[in-house]
Amino acid sequence: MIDLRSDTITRPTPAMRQAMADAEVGDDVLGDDPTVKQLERQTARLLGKEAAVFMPSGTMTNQAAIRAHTEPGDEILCDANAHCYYYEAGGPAGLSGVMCRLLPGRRGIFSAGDLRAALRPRNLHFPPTKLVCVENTHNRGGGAIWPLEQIAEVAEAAREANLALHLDGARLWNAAIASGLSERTYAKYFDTVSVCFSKGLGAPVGSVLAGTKALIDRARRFRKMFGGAMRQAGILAAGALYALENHRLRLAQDHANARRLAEGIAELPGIALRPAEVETNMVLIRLTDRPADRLAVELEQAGLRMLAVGPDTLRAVTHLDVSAEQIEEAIGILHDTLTA
Ligand code: TLP
Repeated sequence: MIDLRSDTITRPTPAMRQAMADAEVGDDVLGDDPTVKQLERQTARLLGKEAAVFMPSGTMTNQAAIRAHTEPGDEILCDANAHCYYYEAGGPAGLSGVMCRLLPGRRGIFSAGDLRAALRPRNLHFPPTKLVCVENTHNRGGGAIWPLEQIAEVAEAAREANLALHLDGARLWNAAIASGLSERTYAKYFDTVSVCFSKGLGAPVGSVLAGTKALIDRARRFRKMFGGAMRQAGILAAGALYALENHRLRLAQDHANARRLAEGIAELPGIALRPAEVETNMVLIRLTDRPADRLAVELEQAGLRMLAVGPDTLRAVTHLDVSAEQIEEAIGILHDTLTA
């Protein structure tokens, strides 16, 4: 089975498992786990931030960040397809009691003009707007990378309005490798940045939220409140550290595989797809003549897994556990299924 449902499906390599088995651990809730501390320090440094906190998931780092930036009754702004709004189980409403105002991004990328158009004056009729969330790369935007200039413009508009900025950088590693800009270059526009180790980097568990010491201290309290403070979590942090050191540069291979997949299937009947839009490790495949969930079942029967992410859209994600040869096989399976 070739599994392209997500880059979250990777399993730890033998070397990563060894690093996890060898990790020095302690009770992290009591501040005693040296490996968790090392991961937090190293990630903060990499992102150019003062402090960082390790959490079990990207959902938790996003939601703890939203909670840290807001109070119930506030409003946050994000793209209509942002993961923190679209895929996090109602977290902003359930955990922070905030309203989400949705911006009409293109492939998840909105402009300073979109942001300014959504701002209202401070007035007792309106919820106080506190936070702007940006996602880079953008998941439902098909792995699209934010142009740095556009981030700078959005950040300027947010600052003018006295709003904080959070970056969902679950796949910031992919943006950095593909653009040649460092993670820190992107991160400098944001008050908080969330990064994941369990997606492209291939660790089994874990995300980090980085930012100022004051914000991270506050997020640490919400991590505890949300049930995400873990004890001997150094075992997990060791997997993340291994991933950071060994799996970042290889993301270029995932990007090449995604582009090859897109090019190999773009001309097949029933598919609408522009390979030039494949910037990182995701391919959104729009179907013109059948429902996505039905094709997903047919493909699975032929040995290829992809995710239906809309009525007419399948998503393929390349990752550590899929080779260039398997991409050629995947192209063959799609060809046979669509031309049968
Ligand atoms: N994305 C998952 C699913 O939840 C859709 C996937 O398969 O792509 N931010 C972004 C941009 C993400 O893509 C994800 C996971 C998260 C946050 C949440 O991370 P986890 O799954 O660790 O809670």
